[in-house]
Amino acid sequence: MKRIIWIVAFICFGATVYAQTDTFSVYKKTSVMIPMRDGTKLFTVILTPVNCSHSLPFLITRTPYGADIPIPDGATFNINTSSYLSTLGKGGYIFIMQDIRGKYKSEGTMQIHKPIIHLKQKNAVDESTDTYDTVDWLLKNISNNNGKAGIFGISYPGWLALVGAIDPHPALKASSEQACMGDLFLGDDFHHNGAFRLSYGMEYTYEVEFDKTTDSNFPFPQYDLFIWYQQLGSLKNVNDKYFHFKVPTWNNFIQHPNYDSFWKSNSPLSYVRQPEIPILHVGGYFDQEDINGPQLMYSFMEKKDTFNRNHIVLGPWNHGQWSRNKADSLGKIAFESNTAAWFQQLQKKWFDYWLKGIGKNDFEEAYCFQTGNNNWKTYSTWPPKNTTIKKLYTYSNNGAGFMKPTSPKGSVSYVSDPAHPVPYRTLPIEATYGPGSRWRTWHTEDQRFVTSRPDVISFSTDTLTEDMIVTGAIKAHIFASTTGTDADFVVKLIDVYPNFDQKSLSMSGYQLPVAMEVFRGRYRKSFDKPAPFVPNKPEEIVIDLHQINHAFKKGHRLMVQIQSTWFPVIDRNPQKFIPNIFEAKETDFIKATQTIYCNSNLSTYIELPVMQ
Ligand code: PG9
Repeated sequence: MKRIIWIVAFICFGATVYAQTDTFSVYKKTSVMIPMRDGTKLFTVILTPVNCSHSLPFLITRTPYGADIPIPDGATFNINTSSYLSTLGKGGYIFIMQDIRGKYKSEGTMQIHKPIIHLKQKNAVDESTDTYDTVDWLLKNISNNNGKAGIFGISYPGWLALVGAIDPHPALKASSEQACMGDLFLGDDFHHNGAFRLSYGMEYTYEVEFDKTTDSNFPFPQYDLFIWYQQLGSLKNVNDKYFHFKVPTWNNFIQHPNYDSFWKSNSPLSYVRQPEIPILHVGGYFDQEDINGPQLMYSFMEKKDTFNRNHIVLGPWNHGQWSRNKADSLGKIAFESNTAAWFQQLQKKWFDYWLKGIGKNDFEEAYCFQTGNNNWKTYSTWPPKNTTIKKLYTYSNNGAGFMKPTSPKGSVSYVSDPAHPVPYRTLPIEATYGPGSRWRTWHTEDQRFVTSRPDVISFSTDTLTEDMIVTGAIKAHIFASTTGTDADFVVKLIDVYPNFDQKSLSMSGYQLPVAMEVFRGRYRKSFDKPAPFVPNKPEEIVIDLHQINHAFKKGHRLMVQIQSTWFPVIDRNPQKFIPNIFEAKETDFIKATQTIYCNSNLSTYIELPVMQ
């Protein structure tokens, strides 16, 4: 995600216009090295409002992406360029930004997503103990504090806000994890349902682990990387040609191709407990990096939330979009209001209440934007209970509908060829965080660019005669066979706009993917024990397509799309079962015919929670 929050704020440092006493725009920077319990010192930036006479709480962000800002200690700057900071900062907070151990100016070593171990291993240190020690030091050493602290952050810093709230310091009163990564094998940055996220996994691990003192950009020799990744061939070439075993997390990918104890103990599902302090989970329906984390952690913690401390916000956002000054659209999809400003007010209310006692504890359980209708909704349970599960069936004539097929025969087949994979977005595929990258909008991209490919099959309903509101978890049940012995299945639920969209003519015919996900077929029975397919034997594959809140409008159609490659965001499945895909040989990659069954015995469908 890189450093989106702070960088914008420091463009206009040096302003010396002092604010009135009760609204603060001018902040002063100091930096310190804070000692942790094992003696490791962490580089920490402290931003305090100038001319503040009353005590204030700390609001902490911890990051692997570089906490420092480009102004000298003692200098002042104006926070108004970043609404994310200034919405909170105007009322006065002591902002703390810290490099986690092993990154940038902090001492120690970093391991990506290191599990929280101190609860089981006496004297061990982890990101939870480092948060604790930081809060403790700040309370004792920074004057004018009110004895309370909060923690928030997006993405990796979001995960740090999640784990900082485990076994918290008594002064840590509230957290907001935003787009935290959840289980890195089942979902989020590195794998989705066991399918490896090639372009992200390779570029991110190189960025973070190649050089501890900075973020490194992989030196690609070209701008459009689709062919570069194709020519890369087998994943084993990454080490042989480029990484030379120097990137630890890449080596972990190779050594742990299945959901083994490494991934399980790394997963927050193995160490996150009940909400110990109030926690606000924040996620985006179109998050290209961590779509799963906030939904997963909210649901997981909700089961143990006896004190009503667990809350969620889901918006129509890509990764971290709510922190921008403006979020009224994503790609070509308009939201008709500035959803970021709306969220930032809620975030202010959250921390103002828990850290300053301002306002009331009248937080809703869930705030979930409804795409299609473009308005905010609140719910007392999430997902809401007043929905009915309707099954959207696929038909062998490429139709779709809510009636189960009646014929015992019926299927649709396509040939999937790893040598000619389906692009996951329109070319060029720019480096993920490189210049001109369209990585941030691909989740809303019009799917017409692949709909006519012979290796992508689509099933469409008739035109809706009234609005249909789908709110909650979407699940696909795919009945499929392959002529190979391994296969990936990508499933999309698409909102097809009318042939003439009267609201916005340029959106006519648009195919908006409101939910989509990939599943590596070898894990259909178990994520820890991959199993080959028996060629041509149909099997059921259940795919979690995450939670949505979407109004399919009258005049639109619903479409289900299925394909078996999604490149290069997902590596190519050889389609021949081999124990470790990271060690595949070129000859292991074979063409296969995939068949999707749409009949009365084997009925492929998507479960939709439809609002009553
Ligand atoms: N999505 C990024 C990430 C988090 C955790 C692991 C790997 C990547 C991030 O933006 O921080």
